[in-house]
Amino acid sequence: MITAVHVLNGPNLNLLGLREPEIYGHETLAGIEARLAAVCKARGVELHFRQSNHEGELVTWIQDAGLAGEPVILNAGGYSHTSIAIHDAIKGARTRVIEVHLSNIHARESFRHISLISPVAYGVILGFGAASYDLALEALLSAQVD
Ligand code: CA2
Repeated sequence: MITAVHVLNGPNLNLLGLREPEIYGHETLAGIEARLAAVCKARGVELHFRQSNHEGELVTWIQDAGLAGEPVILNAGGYSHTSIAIHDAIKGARTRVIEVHLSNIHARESFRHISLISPVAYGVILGFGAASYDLALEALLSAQVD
């Protein structure tokens, strides 16, 4: 049974809705958090929603979720394409990590086509804008992914 969910956001996602709306949409990260918080509250699930521009902080939060055995929804931002440290943290965590992206990274620049996260993620949801987060939460809570 899921009692808590961690939604972790990587670099530059604090700018969501404020810059480049043509790529990432108009919704802010605070707006996404508010919607997910309402869903979690209705289902009696604790939500830990965080953003960091620092790779090591994301690693620590993944480790903490793993130690607690609580699932993670992760948009590692640009680190998705570069971070062996985040790959290793997910691999070593005793919990499931769903990778999400707002954009379809495969339809963009070639340097975004590779995700170092995908091979160690439980599942991947991408390309649905802010709704990628809602779909990931739904997958966790309704599909009984623990
Ligand atoms: O599509 C996604 O969710 C990404 O993870 C977003 C990252 C990007 O580096 C990945 O390739 C795909 C970028 C984070 C958001 O960056 C912003 C920059 C300026 C304005 C708004 C957002």
